[in-house]
Amino acid sequence: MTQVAIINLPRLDLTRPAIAPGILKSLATGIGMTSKIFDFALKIYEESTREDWDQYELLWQIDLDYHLPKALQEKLDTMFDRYVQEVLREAPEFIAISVFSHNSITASDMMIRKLRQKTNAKIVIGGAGMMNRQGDTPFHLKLAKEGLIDYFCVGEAETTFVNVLQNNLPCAGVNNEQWKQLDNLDDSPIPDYKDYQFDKYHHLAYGKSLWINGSRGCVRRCDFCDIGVIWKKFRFRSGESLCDELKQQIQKYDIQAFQFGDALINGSQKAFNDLNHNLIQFIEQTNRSKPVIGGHYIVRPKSQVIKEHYEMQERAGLDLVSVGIETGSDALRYRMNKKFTNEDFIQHLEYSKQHNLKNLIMMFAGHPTETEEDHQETIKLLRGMKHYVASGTVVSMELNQASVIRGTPLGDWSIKNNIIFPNNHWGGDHKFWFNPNNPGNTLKVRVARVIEILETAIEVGIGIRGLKGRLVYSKKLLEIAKEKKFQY
Ligand code: B12
Ligand code: SF4
Repeated sequence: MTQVAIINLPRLDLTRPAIAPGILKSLATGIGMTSKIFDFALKIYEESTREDWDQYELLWQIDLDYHLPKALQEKLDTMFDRYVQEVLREAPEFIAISVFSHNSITASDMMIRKLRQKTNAKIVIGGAGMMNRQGDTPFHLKLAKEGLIDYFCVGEAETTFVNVLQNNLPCAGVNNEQWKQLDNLDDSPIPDYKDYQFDKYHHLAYGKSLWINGSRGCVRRCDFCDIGVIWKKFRFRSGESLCDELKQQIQKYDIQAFQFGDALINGSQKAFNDLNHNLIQFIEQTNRSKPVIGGHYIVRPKSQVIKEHYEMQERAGLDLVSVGIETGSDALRYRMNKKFTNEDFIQHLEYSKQHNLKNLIMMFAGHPTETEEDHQETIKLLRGMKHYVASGTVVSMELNQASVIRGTPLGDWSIKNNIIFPNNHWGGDHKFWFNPNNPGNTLKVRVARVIEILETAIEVGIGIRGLKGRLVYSKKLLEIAKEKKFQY
């Protein structure tokens, strides 16, 4: 028997366990309630063949509007029915579901419908993916309207979840959108991961690893990004509180590597220095090898960069950073409001090389204002990177086509500039749009640019993350565009 069942569903990355369920568990424990995480995201992977799994991956990506063959849908349904039984055997009073992104909506919807038929336990949902629209209605409101859930919690669980569990209602953010943010992130509990099967996660090169969260929100406002819509204000944890979590998790689970889930690990240089300082102290005091650390990193203008910061990062264990350079065109990057140039990026690579920092570069092709000239600048930048690839400074690339997301600066710009969204299609990964003012930039051209960038990266020797999945996804996008006669 458990009082609170916490359900983790696809689509999630299975490198290491998701943070939010761990926080929900700690919050329940904090008020003396028993809880259990049901990690169905991992279980589905474990119980599927490679072929079935590839099909499920298409199903979860909602913009593909993909339907499984009948027999496979039945197989998945049977699997979900079994999972529902597993949860209900614990006779929970509350069932909490974390909707990680828009690509968690399909699995959440399936699970909630099955649960509602079989239990009167209070069903509560939350998470960044919950408010995505399906047609005109956000997912959480649709579920509430159909009576499928009892509570939706907007914003952070730290300000809502305990109030739901203790029936301290009404409460800001519970079944309303007037949510309050957690001002002091040090008040967030250390996530409790003990229900996860660590060894079954993929962890990659460094042995056992965990996500860790040092800040919420972002100091930047890149035009295409919805982080400013999701988190109201940038907040960060103290180096001391972060180090406490690192120490505890290392001791409890023998963790060798941590990946920061922050929008930017160095969003506040001051907070980042503070963390590095605390980590160095921890490494020196405990006489242990440094943990391997990774996270998203912002390139700063050359004039603001201090070499000593890189030295300090290296001593603290910073090993691999993901850097959103997006394009090789300075003009386009400025239009995106990214505020750094290729020259600044090269300076960052130079310091990275000197301090053994590996870089994963994140890019996307086909911003609504991207011209062929901009695209060729991207190709040129990549060709010039050979030297940094050979030195192991640039190790891999993550590449996409441009999305236009509702509520972002680019989304607002698109409305003002009469960008066409065929069938009002704003959903999923938001790839179906057409800019009549830049008519050369069709979906087909965007996919072709992705392929040219991939070819160049491969030629230069840059590893591509999730190459097969990306190609399958691009092919599907074009098929849908053709089938539905989107302007492609
Ligand atoms: C790390 C990360 C990833 C990682 C790993 C994710 C994983 N575990 O699988 C990677 C890089 C793989 C990734 C992938 C993707 N991601 Co991502 N990711 C993040 C990131 C940077 C941090 C997430 C995190 O752990 N935060 C810390 C935890 C504590 O926060 P949280 O999960 O939001 O949970 C809090 C609240 O939401 C709430 N909450 C959550 N669940 C519940 C449940 C209940 C019951 C309650 C009460 C509250 C509650 O309380 C929690 C604690 O405060 C966020 C951006 C950000 N900084 O938040 C984006 C983010 C979540 N990702 C996003 C997206 C879109 C994706 C992708 C779809 C991108 C893509 N197109 O492929 C994929 C989806 C995963 C997939 N495989 O398809 C979006 C989601 C936007 C949306 N509206 O849906 C975000 C917000 C980034 C953005 N664009 O702004 N992601
Ligand atoms: S793209 Fe990265 S740096 Fe820019 S606003 Fe989003 S999270 Fe911040």
